[in-house]
Amino acid sequence: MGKPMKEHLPFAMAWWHNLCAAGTDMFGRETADKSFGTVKGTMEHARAKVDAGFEFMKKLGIRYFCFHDVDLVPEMDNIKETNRCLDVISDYILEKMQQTGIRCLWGTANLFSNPCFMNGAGSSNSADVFCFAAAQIKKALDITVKLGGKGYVFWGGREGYETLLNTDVKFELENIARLMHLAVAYGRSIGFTGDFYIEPKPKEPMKHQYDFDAATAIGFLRQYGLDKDFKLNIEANHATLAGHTFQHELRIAAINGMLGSIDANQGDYLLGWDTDEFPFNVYETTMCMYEVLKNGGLTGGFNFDAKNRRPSYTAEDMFHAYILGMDSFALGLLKAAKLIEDGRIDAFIEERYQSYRSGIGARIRSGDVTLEELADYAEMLGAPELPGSGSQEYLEGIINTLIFG
Ligand code: XLS
Ligand code: NI
Ligand code: NI
Repeated sequence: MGKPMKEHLPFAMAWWHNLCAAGTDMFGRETADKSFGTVKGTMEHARAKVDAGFEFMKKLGIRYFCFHDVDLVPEMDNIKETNRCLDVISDYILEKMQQTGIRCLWGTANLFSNPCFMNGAGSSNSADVFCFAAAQIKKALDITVKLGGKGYVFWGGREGYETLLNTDVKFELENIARLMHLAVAYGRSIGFTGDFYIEPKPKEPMKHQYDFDAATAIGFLRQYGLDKDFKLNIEANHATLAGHTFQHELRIAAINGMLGSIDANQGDYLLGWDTDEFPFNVYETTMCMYEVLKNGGLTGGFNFDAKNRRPSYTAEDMFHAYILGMDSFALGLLKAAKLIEDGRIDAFIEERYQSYRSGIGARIRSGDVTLEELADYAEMLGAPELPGSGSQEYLEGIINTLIFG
C-alpha cells in the first residue's frame, strides 16, 4: 500500500519487560537471569542492559525502544543522585544510538513503583509527592529530548482510587491535569516537538483508574484543554480489560484524531488482569492494522509492552517472543491490506448509510431541518420500513476468507 513493510511497522523494544523483568510474580521470585553477567542494582548492570538491549535490537532489526526512567538506572536514595546516573547512562545510550541508527520512540517516568506514590502521583493527597512526580517527569522529559524521543507517555500508574470514602475525585483530576499542563509547558520550552500520550487503562493497580478507556481519556483531555498536545497510546490488553475490543479503542482514538501510538501486546480473555503477552492472534493484529492503515499510519509506533511467560526464561525465548510479535503484526498488515483492497467491507458500510445521501437523510446530515419537520415526515410515512440487514455473518465470512483463504 505504497510503502515498505518496515515503514508501516515501526517496532519498539520495551526496556522494562525485555531487559528488567525476570519473571517475578506475586507468588514467586525470578526465573530468568537478566543480570547480563553483572550485579543487579549497579551502574555496571545498567550499562550491561544497554549493551544487551542494543545487541538484541540490532539482531532483530528493531528500530526503536521505549523506557521508564527507573528502567535505565537503579533508583538511588536521593533524586539528585538518580538524576546523575540518568545523565551518565543516557550519554552511553546516545553513543549506541549513533553507532546503530536505533532511535527512541518514547520515554516516560515511573510514578507508581516507589512507595511514595501509593496514592498516585498527580492525584496524590501529598503536595510533596506531587513535587517528586514533577521532578521525575522533568528529568524523564530531559532524557527523552536528549535521546530524540518521538513521544512522551503518561500511563496512569496509580492515578485512580480504591474508595470514595477517602477521595476527592474532582480535586485529583484537576491536579493530574495541572501536572500535565506543567509537563507540556516544560517540554515545549526545552524543544520537545513530539506528542504527549495518555495510555488508558481501566484498572490495575488501582481499582478505579481515571484514564479508564479512550473515550474517558479524550473527554479528560478536552475538558482540561490538553487535547492539542496529547494523543493516545492504545494498549491491546488495556482495551480488553476495559471490556472493549482492541479495534474499538483504536477506532475511538482515530475518529477523534488522537490515534498516536500502540502498546502491542495481547491479553487473556479468561484472566482479569494485564497479562502483557506477546501478540499471536492474527485476527486481532489484522483488525488493528486495518485501523492503522485507515488512520494513515501512526505518529508513534508499535511498542511491545509484552513479557515472556514466566517459564519461558531463556535468552532464546526473548528472541522467539519478539519474532512472534513482529510476525503477527506483519501478517496482520498483509491481511488488512487485502481487506481494504478487496473493498467489500467498505462498500457494505458505504451502502448501509445510503438513506442519508439524499432526501430527508441528506437534510438531517446538513443540519437543515427541525424536529417538527422530521415528525411531519414520519407521520406522512405512517410506519417505517425495516432498516436493512446488518449481514454480520456474511461480513464475518469475508474476513475469514481473506485471512485464511
Ligand atoms: C502498564 C502499562 C505501562 C505503560 C508505561 O500496564 O502498560 O507499562 O505502558 O508506563
Ligand atoms: Ni499494560
Ligand atoms: Ni503499556
